[in-house]
Amino acid sequence: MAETPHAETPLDRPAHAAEDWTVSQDWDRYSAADHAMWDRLFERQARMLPGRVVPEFMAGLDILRMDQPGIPRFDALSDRLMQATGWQVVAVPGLVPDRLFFDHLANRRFPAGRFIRTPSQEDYLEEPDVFHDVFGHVPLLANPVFADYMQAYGQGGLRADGLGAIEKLARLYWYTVEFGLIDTDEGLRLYGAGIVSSNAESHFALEDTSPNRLGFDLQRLMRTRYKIDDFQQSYFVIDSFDQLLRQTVETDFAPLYAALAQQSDLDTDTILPGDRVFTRGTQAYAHKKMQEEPK
Ligand code: HBI
Ligand code: FE
Repeated sequence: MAETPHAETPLDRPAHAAEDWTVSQDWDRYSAADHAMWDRLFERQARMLPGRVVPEFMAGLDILRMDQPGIPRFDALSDRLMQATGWQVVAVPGLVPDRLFFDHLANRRFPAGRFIRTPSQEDYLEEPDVFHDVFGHVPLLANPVFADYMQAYGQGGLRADGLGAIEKLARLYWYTVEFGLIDTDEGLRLYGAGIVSSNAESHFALEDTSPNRLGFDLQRLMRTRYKIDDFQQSYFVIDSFDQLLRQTVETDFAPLYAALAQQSDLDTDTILPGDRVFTRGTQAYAHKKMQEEPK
């Protein structure tokens, strides 16, 4: 888990940011401690992810040559990504307004935070830092199908804004791009950036008996609330990136949003009779948390 997904209050554009909220990465201003933090996080995840993450993610690290020490330079990443799939990485100060975020994605630009977490934030932080954004999100942008899905999501976001449906569409991002699991011939694998950039959630999402793991269904998923400040109670499992892309480009979202407006939202731990259940979670983790700190 890593970030506040949906800005509730309007954000103010920092004075140093351009109209589209981009800033220069200022790579030379990272300290040795900043680079050491990246290296520590990188090594821990690069060690634990093989066999847990979708193979396309490891391929992306390789294509983008992300195993070099230190915080990557966004311009070097962009050169390689541009060749692979036509994407770029641009630096932003933190969360950007929804419309701008969608507009960047629709134009194949990924807005990445440039700051890195401090040691006290090592396992939890609210805003997306460079490790979450670059290690978590960028490798799969080297995959042509996933790259097209991210652009389609941005285009869908711009349309959803006009239909007053950003909240519903944001759930799609949350349960796929951030916290998605995928069913492969070798078993379930991780691909969501919020999971793969978190050591603890990588174990939890794949191996813990607590959370539900449910088959992906677009309408059902968009009814489901989510937690931004703790491990998820349910993860959704896609069959393939092709399925994700096809559903997103072939679905007419306007009637879907109209249908959703007539349906109640679902709690984060609900299992419906029609769900394809990979794991029926015990919810032991969430229940224990609730006793310790009732919400
Ligand atoms: N801004 N930098 C940044 N990163 C995000 O992931 C992000 C954002 N602004 C809005 C946003 N996400 C979400 O509200 C949308 O996915 C819905
Ligand atoms: Fe993210």
